Parts: sequence; C-alpha cells; structure tokens
Amino acid sequence: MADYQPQPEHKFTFGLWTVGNMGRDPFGEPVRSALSPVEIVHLLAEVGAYGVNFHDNDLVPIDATPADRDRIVRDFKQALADTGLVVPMATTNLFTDPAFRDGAFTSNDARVRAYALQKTMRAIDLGVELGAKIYVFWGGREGTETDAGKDPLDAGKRFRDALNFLCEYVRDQGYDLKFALEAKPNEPRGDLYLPTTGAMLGFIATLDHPEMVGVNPEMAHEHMAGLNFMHAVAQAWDAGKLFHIDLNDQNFARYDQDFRFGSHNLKQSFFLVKFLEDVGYAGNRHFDAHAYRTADLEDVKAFARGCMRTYLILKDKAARFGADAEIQALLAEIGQADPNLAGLPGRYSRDTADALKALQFDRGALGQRGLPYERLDQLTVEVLLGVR
Ligand code: GCO
Ligand code: MN
Ligand code: MN
Repeated sequence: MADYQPQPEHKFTFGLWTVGNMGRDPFGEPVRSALSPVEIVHLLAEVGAYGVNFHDNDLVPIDATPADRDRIVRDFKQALADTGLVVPMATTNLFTDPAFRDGAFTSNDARVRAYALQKTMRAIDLGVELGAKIYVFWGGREGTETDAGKDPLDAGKRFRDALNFLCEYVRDQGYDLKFALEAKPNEPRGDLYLPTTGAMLGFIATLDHPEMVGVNPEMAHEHMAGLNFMHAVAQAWDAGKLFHIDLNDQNFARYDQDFRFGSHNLKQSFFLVKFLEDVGYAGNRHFDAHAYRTADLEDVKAFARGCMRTYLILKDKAARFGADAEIQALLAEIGQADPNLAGLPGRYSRDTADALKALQFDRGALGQRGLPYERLDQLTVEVLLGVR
C-alpha cells in the first residue's frame, strides 16, 4: 500500500469531461486544447485510472450524423480495448443545449420533456453498449430562478413520471442498469429541485421501481449547501442506496469549484474515505473534478494522479486510525456500556418498557460525565499530519 499506486480494484474513475475540461469559466475562454475521447482514454490509462465515464455528448456530439456516431464509438471501443479501461457509468447531457434552458424532465414545455426522454433513452442505449452498469441523473437545469412560473409539485411529478418511464424502458430492454440520482443545491439554476442527497432519498421512495434507483452524492454539492458530506453518504449507505459517488473538493459556501479530491477539506475527506473503507463500499470512486484553470496538460495529469493518490493516502491513514491503541482505547471509553442497564432498552416489549420506566437514573452524573473528544480529535489530527 505504501506506494499509493492506483489499482483496478480501487475502482478509480474519471469522466471524459473532467480531465478533458478546457478551463472555460463564466469569465474566461478555454485555456487548454480539446482532447478527443480516444486521447482522454489514453491519458487516463497513463495515470492509472480504472474507468472512464461520459455524457452522451462528451463522446458523440449532439449534431453528429449516424455515420459519425458509428466511427466515434468504434474508435472509443478500440481505445478501451487497447488500454483495458472500462466504462462503469454513463449519463445524459440535459443542460448544455439551449433547448434545456428551462429544464429537461421538469421543463414547462411538453416538447422539451419528450425530447429529454428521447435523448436519455438513446444515451442509455449508448452507455449500455459500452458496458455501463450505473446511469447517473444530474438535473443541472431542473430548477428555477423565479418560482412565479413553475409549480414545484408539477416539477416533482414530471421528474417522477420521467424516471418511472425510463425505469420501464430499462426493464423492457432487459438492461442490467441502475440509476443514481445526483443532487446539487444550485448552479447553473438559481435553485435546483431536490437539492440534497437526503431530498433525493425521500423522492426515490415515491417511484414505481425504487429498487432500481439510488443516489450519486457529490462532495462539492453538499459542501455548497454547508452540509456534512460524510453524513449524507452514510444515510445513503444505510438506505442501501449508495450506488455511485462523485469525489472532489470545495470551499464551503462557494460556487461549484470541482477541486482535486482532498485539496481543500482534508479532514472531511479523511472521514469520508474512512467511512467508505470501513463499510466496504465496493462501487466506483469517481472523481468529478477538474484541474485548476492554470494547469497545462502535464498539470492535468498531476491533478488526476493527485485525486487517486490522496484517496489512497487517506485510506492508509484510516487504517492507522483503526490500529492506533490510544485512539481505540478512547473510543472504547466513549462507547462503554453500563452493566446496570442489563441490556435495556433492547427490543420493545411490554416488559422492557415497564423495566425501563422503573429504572433510576442519576441525571446529574450523566450530565457531569466528560467525553475525551478533544484528545481523540487531536490524535486524529496527528494521524493526518503524519506524526502518528
Ligand atoms: C456538476 C455535476 C456534473 C454531473 C455530471 C454527471 O456540478 O456539473 O457534478 O458534473 O456529475 O453531469 O451527471
Ligand atoms: Mn458538481
Ligand atoms: Mn457530479
């Protein structure tokens, strides 16, 4: 482990749009030249990634002819075969084209909603053809700037209808494919619907085939909303819904920064990696990030290598945390059981309820008990700083 070299079993993936990002921002033109999908596959193989994900139009331009499509897909497949990279996830671009400027599945225009479904079915076909087992839905334009023109109940119903339709499509085609819904609070819309992973989890329960649908939480998105990402991931895991994950980094309360994983909030990144490794998350670890606008091609490779290397270093730190006797002793002290409780409350029964109601508690002593979180946190910081 000490060499921190990415291996296929780590399931590190990048989107075509991540290392292929040309550095355009709302204030400035692109700063890097376009890389073809084939070039990106070779770049990812060079840095040691396991897989490559794409939006339909990252691979096949929206105005490609059928002949263009066939040639592009053939070349891409050849690049995958030459490098051994796989395509674990695919998704639809339902945000770039002006047709989607008021949303795709939630648009007020029925023709746009129908077009979005058509585009997604075709993109699902493409993703499945290339081997994808997870299909991500990020509703980049599903929201509003003003609530004067769109009813959130209508929007929610339209989004639900679209996902129900697409689940049936996948079943009808016999595809081995699951959906993962990705929440984001805002950007590019003023407000996006279903803005957090928790909101997505609530929504999934209202679908016709909830078992086909999970979430794709993204670190930056929960941080934009000021939330604790690891807690959102834990809730998704607990619900059996952690189908995919988008790793990156982000200053709190900023625009969507998509920084290299671990570049900003080291401690949050550590607790996230520790969580994923402790529970045995076996899915893809997808880096939905891009290099700084100042980067040249070599620095883009350094960015990609850095995402994976930092993950593996944090995984190593999590193992050290688990093996540190002092840390474990403090955890045992914090979690110690009281023999006087004799297993109460346990599962509910009339007897356990009666026994619990009859127990005497020393409330003053409970309130006086100190908890060594300062010591524990300092030891955690010291593990992270490399002195333990
Ligand atoms: C963003 C999103 C996207 C999605 C991607 C896959 O903030 O732009 O994170 O990068 O993850 O569209 O669905
Ligand atoms: Mn994002
Ligand atoms: Mn994302």
